Amino acid sequence: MTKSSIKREVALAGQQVRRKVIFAFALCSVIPLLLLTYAFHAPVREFLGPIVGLKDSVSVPALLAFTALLMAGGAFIVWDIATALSRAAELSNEQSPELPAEPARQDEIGTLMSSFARMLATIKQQWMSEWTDILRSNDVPINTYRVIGELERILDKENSIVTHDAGAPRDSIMPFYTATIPHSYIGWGKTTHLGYGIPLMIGTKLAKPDKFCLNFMGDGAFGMSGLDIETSVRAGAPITTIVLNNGDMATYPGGYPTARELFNVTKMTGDYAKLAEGMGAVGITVTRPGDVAPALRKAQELNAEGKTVLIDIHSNMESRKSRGE
Ligand SMILES: Cc1ncc(C[n+]2csc(CCOP(=O)(O)OP(=O)(O)O)c2C)c(N)n1
Ligand SMILES: [Mg+2]
Repeated sequence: MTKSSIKREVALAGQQVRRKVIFAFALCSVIPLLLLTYAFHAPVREFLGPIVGLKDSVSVPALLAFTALLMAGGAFIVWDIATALSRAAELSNEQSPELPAEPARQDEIGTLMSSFARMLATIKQQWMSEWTDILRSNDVPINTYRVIGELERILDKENSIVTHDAGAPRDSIMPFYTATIPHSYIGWGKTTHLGYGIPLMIGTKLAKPDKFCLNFMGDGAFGMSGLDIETSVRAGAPITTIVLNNGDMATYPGGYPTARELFNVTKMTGDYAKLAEGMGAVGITVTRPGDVAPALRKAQELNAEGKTVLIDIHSNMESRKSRGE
């Protein structure tokens, strides 16, 4: 079976499931109503009788039979949904035998749970297939997603805490960095002020000195609070900061047109590694994709020795975003 036909079948199964869930909910709302009617049938019959003349035609056994029919219908739908999900899981499995196949429980719930897990894994696999090459890009200037790919591959997630700054760094890292334990990733809003990442990580390091604390920021964000690298050194809170040095604001390609034309407002230059050195930290400049991973390992070592690190990565103006479409 081809990838696109599997995709279509899974999508169709999803649509059917949605319709059936809505129908099942509708049925479920009728059942309690009927049971209530049964409980209060005498007053209800009194009430209905004079209005519609049904006093003798609405019998309790008839109501019970109707309720039983509805319940049987509901049970059939649940069974049908489970079948649809199992089929989707089978399809996922055909395409991806490496996905988890054995349910943790051997009953219907286990089947449902593993079906969902496999559907999600398939969706993630399809999504990632569009991004894998980008996350391993060898482009120069270094692609933003290559840096994120290295973070994802190298960091010991259980012993790291990561945050991003505002702007494109946030939009790019959010979909791809996998937080494996609570409080290992501090995510916050795009519209929060630029420059929040360094102080955030200083506080984090003070609270969790044994963790590798990393801030992922743009050069524009560095302009807002870069001097806090000195605070990190002075406070004895050795963190690592990645500066995506793309010389511009990738978040606003073509933004601020008048100020851009008159004052070149979004452009910026700087040797951020040198600036970090001037503040007592260790500065590492990275211009080749293959040097990102070694720089990250070095930063981990240096942080463990108590030194604050800034990695100045000469990166691209990346405009692609994963929006879950
Ligand atoms: C204090 C502050 N000013 C302005 C903004 C609006 N803003 C959000 S992202 C951004 C540009 C960020 O540029 P940079 O840090 O270089 O990241 P890039 O988009 O280039 O990756 C701006 C101006 C903001 N969030 N906070
Ligand atoms: Mg920038």
